[in-house]
Amino acid sequence: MARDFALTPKQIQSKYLYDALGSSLFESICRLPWYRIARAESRLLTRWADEMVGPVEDPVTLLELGCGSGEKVALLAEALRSRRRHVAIHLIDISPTALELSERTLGALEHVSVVGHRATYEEGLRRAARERPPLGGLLVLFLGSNIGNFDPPASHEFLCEIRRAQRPGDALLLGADLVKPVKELLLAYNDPLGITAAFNKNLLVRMNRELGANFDLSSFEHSAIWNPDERRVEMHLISMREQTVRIPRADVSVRFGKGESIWTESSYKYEPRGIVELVSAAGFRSHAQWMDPDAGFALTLFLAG
Ligand code: AVJ
Repeated sequence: MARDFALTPKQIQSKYLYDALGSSLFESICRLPWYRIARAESRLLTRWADEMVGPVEDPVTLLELGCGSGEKVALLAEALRSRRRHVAIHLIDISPTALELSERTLGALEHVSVVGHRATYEEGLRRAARERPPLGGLLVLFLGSNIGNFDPPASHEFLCEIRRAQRPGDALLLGADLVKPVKELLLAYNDPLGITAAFNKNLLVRMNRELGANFDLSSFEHSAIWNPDERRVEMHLISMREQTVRIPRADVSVRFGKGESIWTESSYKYEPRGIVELVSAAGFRSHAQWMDPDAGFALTLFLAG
């Protein structure tokens, strides 16, 4: 967790945001009026679920990368019910809280079997590809604009990895947040209730607890900025004063200048056509795209070519 303090600028990888408290703060963010991604995506899934699962051959295996609460994969599993076939669901998340929540959500469905993998995306993909049945299609769900945390080279690499875990005829449903007016973007990442600030600062709480660090929470501030050249929202924690923090279990002391930032997350934003280009470059062909113009969000279905 403390490894990237050695980089310039100092960084913490965004995957560490999701301990138990971080995961529930994120669930709360998804209910904020200013963070519209989650609701826009659920509306699209509810409305178009039949079309989204349509091209995938029975018996279907669903695999969700970063399952959150499991409600979205449940919408697609619901749509498959009418096909009267069994649906296997693989959930991949590094957060045990997210896996438990999702297993509970999906437990209510009779025609599905659920396997949770507490693993990174890469490891989970490998496991699910190994365990899938020889017949039928695999639909990979990469939703919620989770792809936005990857920089362009990393997202290309990761999409190639998804493709390598698939066979021709398999599919990928990708949810991606679109470029929109800066004011709207910043409000989503700097909400007036301060939940996103708490979500960000929880990284320091976590380091204090898990690494025995002595971060003084009141001397760091949450900041969210739009980087127009890179087309991403960045979250930072800004040190309000000069200070040195001890992190015993990482065996380091870290010095912060006044105004120095720790970069904790990037959330890339996309153009609808850019999404198609990005994913096509990894060996997929686009099948359909659904958009929510109000929230500026797109779901795109790709087939493994
Ligand atoms: C879950 C990674 C898609 O980047 O929008 C929410 C996380 N960060 N508010 C995003 C997040 C700040 C979210 N993702």
